[in-house]
Amino acid sequence: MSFLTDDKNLIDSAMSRELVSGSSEFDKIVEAMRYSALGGKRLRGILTLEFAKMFGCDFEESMPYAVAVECIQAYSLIHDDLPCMDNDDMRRGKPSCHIAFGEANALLAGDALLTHAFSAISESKSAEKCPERAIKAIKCLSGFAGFRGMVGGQVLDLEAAEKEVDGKTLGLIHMLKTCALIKASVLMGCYAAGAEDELCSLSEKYAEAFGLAFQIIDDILDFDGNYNTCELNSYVKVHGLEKAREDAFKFIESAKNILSEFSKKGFDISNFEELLEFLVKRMK
Ligand code: GRG
Repeated sequence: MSFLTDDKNLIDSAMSRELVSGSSEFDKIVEAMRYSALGGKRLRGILTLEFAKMFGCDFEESMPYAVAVECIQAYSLIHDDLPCMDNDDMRRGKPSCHIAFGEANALLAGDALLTHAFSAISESKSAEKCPERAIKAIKCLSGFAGFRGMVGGQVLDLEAAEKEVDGKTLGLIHMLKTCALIKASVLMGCYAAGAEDELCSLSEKYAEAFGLAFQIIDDILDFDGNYNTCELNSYVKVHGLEKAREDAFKFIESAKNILSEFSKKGFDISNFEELLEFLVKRMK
């Protein structure tokens, strides 16, 4: 079995242990949180665990950071699906949270997952053992997920859905909406392990290339062959399918080059190579 499945299963179990009501008054909101948060590919959480592992930190220590990232991911998807945003009825192969639990409960489930991300870190044994690392991680996650990161990107993305956008604007949107949380995921792994600054900045560069490739591939997968009905803020609409594929490979190549830097320093990069292969295979 691939490490991807192993890591995903471990994250799923940790999320399931984390998201419990503890008292019957809270059963309803926790049901909605679990409904949306227990699923997905867990790519961000996997990045956190694997970067932490590469720099010498075991999964027990890094798991709260992976859980936090996945709570933010789940919240962002719930809110993104709401009628006031993308108005999507389906998510992760089932009715989206507001369809299953109503709009108000979905909004609150998203809020609760957002705030719980920071509890998961601050209440962890890792934070008790090494508070400086936890504070660094909280600063990183709140920054990248907030108005100068993912939320800011979502605002620009909503604007871009209404009008034609140029390549530069779309690049910025992807950097914020998608790459910001992926950068946070990677850096949280680095911070969980107490990695030195030079390794953190190299890791951040990897996250950027990975995130850009990931988003372009996502836009390619969403494209149904018709440019007229394609969303205005899609990479395929702005650049065309051929260039989209070319650029996806270009960013995969940059990510590989960064991995070889880690390899030269003696780190085991095999899982990260497999992760990039996973992205490429999704595109085929
Ligand atoms: C609503 C604050 C707020 C932010 C929303 C994440 C996001 C920003 C919007 C979701 C829509 C979207 C297509 C975003 C681009 C990033 C992306 C492809 C997210 C989906 O990630 P996957 O495929 O999802 O990793 P799973 O379900 O596997 O976790």
